[in-house]
Amino acid sequence: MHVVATAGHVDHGKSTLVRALTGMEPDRWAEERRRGMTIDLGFAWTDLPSGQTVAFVDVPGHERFVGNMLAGVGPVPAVLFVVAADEGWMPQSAEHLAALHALGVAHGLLAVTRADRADPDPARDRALAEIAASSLGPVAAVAVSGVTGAGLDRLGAALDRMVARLPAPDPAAPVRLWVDRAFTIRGSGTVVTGTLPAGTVAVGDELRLAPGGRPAVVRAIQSLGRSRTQVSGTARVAANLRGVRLDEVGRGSALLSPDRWLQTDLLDVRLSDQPTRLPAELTLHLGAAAVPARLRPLGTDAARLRLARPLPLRIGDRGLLRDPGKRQIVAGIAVLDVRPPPLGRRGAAATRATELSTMDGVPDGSAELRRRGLARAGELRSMGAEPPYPPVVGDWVADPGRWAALRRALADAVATHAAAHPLAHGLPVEAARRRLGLPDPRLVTALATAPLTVRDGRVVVATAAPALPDQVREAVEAVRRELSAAPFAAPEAHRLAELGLGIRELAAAVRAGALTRVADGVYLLPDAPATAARVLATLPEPFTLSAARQALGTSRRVAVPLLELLDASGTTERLPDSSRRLRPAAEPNTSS
Ligand SMILES: Nc1nc2c(ncn2[C@@H]2O[C@H](COP(=O)(O)OP(=O)(O)OP(=O)(O)O)[C@@H](O)[C@H]2O)c(=O)[nH]1
Ligand SMILES: [Mg+2]
Repeated sequence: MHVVATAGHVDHGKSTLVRALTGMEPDRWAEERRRGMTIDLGFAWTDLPSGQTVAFVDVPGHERFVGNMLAGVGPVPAVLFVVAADEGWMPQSAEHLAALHALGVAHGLLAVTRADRADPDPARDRALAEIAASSLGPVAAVAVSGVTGAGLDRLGAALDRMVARLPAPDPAAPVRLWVDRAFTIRGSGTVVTGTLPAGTVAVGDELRLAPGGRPAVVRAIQSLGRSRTQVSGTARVAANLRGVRLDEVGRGSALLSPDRWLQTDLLDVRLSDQPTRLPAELTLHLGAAAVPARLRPLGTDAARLRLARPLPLRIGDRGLLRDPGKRQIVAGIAVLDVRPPPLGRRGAAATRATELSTMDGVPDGSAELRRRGLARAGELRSMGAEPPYPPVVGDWVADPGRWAALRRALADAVATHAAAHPLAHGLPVEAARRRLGLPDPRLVTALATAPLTVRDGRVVVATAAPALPDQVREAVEAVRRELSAAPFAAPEAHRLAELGLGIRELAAAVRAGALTRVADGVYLLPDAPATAARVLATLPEPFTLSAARQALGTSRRVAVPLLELLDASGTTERLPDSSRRLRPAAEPNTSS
């Protein structure tokens, strides 16, 4: 199924055209029929000549109802733009187009209606020029009459060509169903409807209701008037909910996949097409929601919005800001950050403005992690960004640069503490957590790799290296220095011999926690397997031995036993064709 919204000035024939195409009545209310004017959203559907089903969300054209129009087009990927031949381009033609442009709607078709009343060419030429300059770009145009039926066949064929070009949404995507209507059915309880842009809703699903987050169980689903057990986007969906009263939902609420969305009332956005002076009090329209927002400019084309109530948002979401007083669209927005940093410190706003100027609204896990240093994998996913590395511990992922710096900071903190408290046995984990400003004590444990370790709740220097004879210790230190520059270039036999490191000496170094043995004659730093796992996580999966070897920058002599070690520890998995992939991140071994 495809979902297409109408757009265009009041009385230009949108509802008449939908009626002619579908044989259904989009104006649902008696008042609408009495006044001959659409007030609220209407819904109708039909099969196109190709057999494709298209559902229309018919919007009102009158300027008083632009809010309703925006709730209808918010989640819809394509538009049937209507201009009347006898009136031509009008104020709400322009306003609706500005809204579609702000939302980034990229697929459209122009119908020049009332072509039985006037030559359609002038209206068509003007509309095509306006539309071509918007996010819709060049579109096809068809002259029609909703009254005589002239041109309807060609319009059907043009709709077919348009929907054939629409990208196929991911049925596995997290669900966000913006509610555009909510009502009760006697005996069934609360029903909500909306346009599902992607993902799948099934009977029995326990979704979350936003704002808030209370569970809502899907008791039954209808789509286009028929009962269904599940529906995937793009689709019109009516869901009968258990656990939700009618006064708890309404237009602008949303049904969400659990744990996949962040609700936020504070966000940073990129502004488009904004005037030089923006009012501070605005309304944010996004999805089917309309929420009062306070705006604080950050640089020339970015701003921070504080919303009157939280919305489930992701990086890259598009919306628009309207001035509720003047009733006009003032800017489009693209969400850049849904968990922005506080701006308390002096100069923080200027720094943030510079940072925002480099962001493009495309979710990027590495960039998010670089900015944050540490983040929960689930939170990154909820922002729309895939975590670029497996967790360091629990659900925490770390930017490699930040993680290395934290490791150095921990070593320094332990050394400083030891100098100040010569008799104390190591730095308490909680003190280390506070010193490093970490959100979770497990991160301290994960950072405490050789020569550090955690013993009895304290970070201590674990090397038994002092137990090594001086000569051996110096030789081992030389190997460790070389390995910290090239972590997978295990010293060759001749180098070990040159340093006087025989089997016995190397075994002592392993016992002391200074080296790890990967295979006969192959020694690396103790954290080499963990480092290797993080490098391998950047490869497309499954990867071959040779791809792994190249990524690690090492030889087969090292790569073969190292991968076997990773297989054995459950970090990687060897597939029947001998390629490998990382196993889904389990709770990592915190003692490593
Ligand atoms: N002659 C002629 N009249 C039309 C045509 N299309 C619509 N009309 C008339 O124009 C008037 C408005 O049509 P609607 O379909 O209600 O217009 P609309 O765009 O849905 O209006 P709103 O929903 O209020 O924005 C009605 O009186 C229709 O009968 C057409 O192709 N030819
Ligand atoms: Mg109408």
